[in-house]
Amino acid sequence: MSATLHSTAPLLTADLRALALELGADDVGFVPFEHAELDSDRADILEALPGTRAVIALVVRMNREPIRTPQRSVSNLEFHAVTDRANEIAQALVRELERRGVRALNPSAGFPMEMDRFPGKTWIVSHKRVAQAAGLGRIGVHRNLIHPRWGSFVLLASVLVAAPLDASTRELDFNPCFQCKLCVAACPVGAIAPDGQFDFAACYTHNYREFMGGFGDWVGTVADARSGADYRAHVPESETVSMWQSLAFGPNYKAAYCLAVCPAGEDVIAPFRASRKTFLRDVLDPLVAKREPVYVAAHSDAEKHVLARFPHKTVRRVGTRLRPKDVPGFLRGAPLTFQRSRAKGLQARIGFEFRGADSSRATLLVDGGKLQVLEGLVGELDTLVRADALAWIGVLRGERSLVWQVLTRRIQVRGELAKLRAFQACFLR
Ligand code: B12
Ligand code: SF4
Repeated sequence: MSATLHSTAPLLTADLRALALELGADDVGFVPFEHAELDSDRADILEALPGTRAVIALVVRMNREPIRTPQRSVSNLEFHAVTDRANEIAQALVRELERRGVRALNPSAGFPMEMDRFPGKTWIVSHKRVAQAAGLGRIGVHRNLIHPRWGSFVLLASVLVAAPLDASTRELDFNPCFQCKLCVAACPVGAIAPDGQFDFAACYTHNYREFMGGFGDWVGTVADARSGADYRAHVPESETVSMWQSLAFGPNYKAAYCLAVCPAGEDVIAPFRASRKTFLRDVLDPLVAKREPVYVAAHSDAEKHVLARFPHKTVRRVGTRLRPKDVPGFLRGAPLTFQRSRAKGLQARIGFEFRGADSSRATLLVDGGKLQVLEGLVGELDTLVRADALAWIGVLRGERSLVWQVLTRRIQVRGELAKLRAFQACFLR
């Protein structure tokens, strides 16, 4: 056993930084394990590497033009190549730390993730939170990390270290995002609202058509088809070969236009500053003008957005497969499938009291087009739903009849039924 194994002597960050840069990282930062940005990941981090004391944040640059081109095969090559490089750098860093007798671990930069937890939190550590805490950038309107120099054209990785560090790096005191809202204008499904709200389901349904739930939905279409001709009536040939390409060469993101158009970052901003008009013509307009299928859930905010803003793009209605498997999943997932436009003018305070496997209480509040999930029964409720946890989840998954669950008193509703109906209509199925 190496002499330094289990040693509590702090590692020298200057040394680690030089090592990470030598291995190919473009920027490096250091976060103590106690940092508040790690709060929501702490339990998962400790499960992955018991004894973690610090996290090393790594930034790896992407080339700009490949990400900007409307030919998404080129940008996908760039995303996959840089993700692989980020994983390789993190892996080599862990190997070197291990050689020095330090326990360390590199959670995947992107995929694979812990899919047995899907549709829950499948990632171990949020790299953008770690990178933000390490001062490597700040999260912009598009919810991604913007590096002060290379802007949005960076991917991230983190290395967990079971040893203390001699220092940490400080958070950036400014945000390189300057609120130009080009990311808002570029997103084909309107996932990024001007006020910074992110429509997770919209991005996930379109951009991730060949991943996770999108793939599951496609498998459902194959299974439900009565014949080859019936399948082809539902899925164009180009989508079938795209799915083959995904399985053979790695799944392809359908957009990522939010990163492509972002002009922020010292090394990136010059053309935008020189002429906003030329920048829009060369970078934003080709993506906006692109004729392409856009995957949406029926009657979703995303569908309305495509029809209103991009009538030349083809709306393709698909399933989201964002169905909770338990009560915690229902409460965590509600904000992800909430449709703002359906909640316009609605004010509803719905209480839930679950018994059985996931006994708990929560209040879901819709007001001003926004949803809040509160722990416990809070305030004067319009409606109270008392339900057996399994019965409620079964109804949400479309596997049990609501009427039957109410008749057999597995689900009881007190108060305004109309409010409950209006509330339920705010979510994607
Ligand atoms: C989950 C995830 C997604 C989700 C949610 C995105 C999001 N805004 O969180 C989806 C599938 C939509 C997604 C999309 C994309 N992603 Co992504 N994604 C991640 C992942 C695994 C974790 C993100 C995270 O930190 N969430 C926690 C907090 C900080 O996020 P938040 O914005 O505050 O809140 C959102 C989440 O909490 C989410 N959420 C809450 N509960 C749940 C539950 C489930 C089941 C899910 C899936 C999400 C979710 O909803 C909130 C609102 O959207 C990281 C990899 C990693 N391990 O860190 C990559 C990562 C953030 N993604 C990345 C990229 C590049 C993309 C895409 C551009 C994909 C692409 N190549 O086309 C798009 C951009 C969309 C966007 N504008 O955000 C990069 C970003 C690099 C950077 N410069 O910051 C990362 C860091 C991967 C990497 N190694 O570099 N992504
Ligand atoms: S495109 Fe503009 S608003 Fe969007 S993240 Fe970049 S700088 Fe911020």
